[in-house]
Amino acid sequence: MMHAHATLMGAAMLTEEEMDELFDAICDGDRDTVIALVTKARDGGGDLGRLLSDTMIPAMAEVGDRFSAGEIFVPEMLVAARAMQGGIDIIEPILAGSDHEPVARVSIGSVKGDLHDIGKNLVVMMLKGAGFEVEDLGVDVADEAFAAACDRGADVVCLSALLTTTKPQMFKVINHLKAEGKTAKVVIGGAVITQDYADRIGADAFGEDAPGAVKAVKRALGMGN
Ligand code: B12
Repeated sequence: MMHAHATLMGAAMLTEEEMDELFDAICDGDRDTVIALVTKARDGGGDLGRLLSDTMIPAMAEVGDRFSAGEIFVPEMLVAARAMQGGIDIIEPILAGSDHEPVARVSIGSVKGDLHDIGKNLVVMMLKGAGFEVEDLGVDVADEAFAAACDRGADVVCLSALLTTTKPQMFKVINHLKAEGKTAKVVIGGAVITQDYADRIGADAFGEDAPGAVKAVKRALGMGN
C-alpha cells in the first residue's frame, strides 16, 4: 500500500511492531537485528533521539531489571550492551553532527573500576551535538588521567559511574584535581548519582540523563540554559 507509512510511528519511521522488535533485540543481545532496525529508522529520516529515549534506553533498563531478578547474568548483560552499542554507533554521526566552533572543551570518562560506557557514550554524543569539543577518555579512567586532560585544556571534566562501589571514586577525582590545582569544572552523572551526592562531594553540576548532561555542563560553565 502506498500510504502504509501513514500508520507508522512518525517519530522513528518504524512500525510499533518494529519498535517492539528493537526493544526485544536489545534485551536478547541480537545485534544484527538492532543494526538492521536502527538503520531502517535512520534511512527513513525518523527521530532518532526519540527512538533512543523511548525504545532503546528503556530496553537497557529492562536488561538491568532482569539481571536484578536473577533471570539473566553478566554474559547476557554484555551481549545486550554490545547490541545496544551497535545501534548507538549508527545514530551517533547524525546526532553528534555539528559544524560550529567548539563552545568549550570537555573530557569525559567512566571512573576507575567502572566498565560501563553506554550512558557515557550517549552523553558524548549529545555534548558533541550541542557544539562541545569532546575528548572521550574511555572506561576505568585513573584520577591522574583526568588531571592530564585538564593540562590538555579541558574546561570541564565529566565523570560517569554506574556502581555503588565506584561512586566514591568521583570524590577522589575531585580531591585529586583540587590537590593538583586544576580549575576545570567537574560534572558528574550515572545511574547511582544524585544532585544531593553532587552537592556533598563538591561537584559543580549533576546531570540525570544525556540531555541533562548538556544542561549540567552549561550550568557548570555559567552559561544560561
Ligand atoms: C549493560 C550493563 C553492564 C555491562 C556494561 C557494558 C558496557 N559496555 O557498558 C557489563 C556486563 C560489562 C556490566 C558489568 C557489571 N555490572 Co552492570 N549493568 C548494565 C546495565 C544492564 C545497563 C547499563 C546501561 O548501559 N544503561 C543505559 C544507559 C543509557 O544508562 P546510564 O548508564 O544510566 O546512563 C545515563 C545516565 O545515567 C546519564 N549518565 C551516565 N553517565 C553520565 C555522566 C555524566 C557526566 C552525566 C552528566 C550523566 C551521565 O546519562 C545516560 C544517558 O541517559 C545496568 C542496569 C541499569 N538499569 O543501569 C547494570 C548495572 C549498572 N550493573 C550492575 C552490576 C552489579 C554490574 C557488575 C558488578 C556485575 C558483576 N557481578 O560482575 C559488573 C561490574 C563491571 C564494572 N567493573 O564496571 C548493577 C549496579 C548495582 C549498583 N548499584 O552498584 C546494575 C544497576 C544492574 C542491577 N540491576 O543490579 N554491566
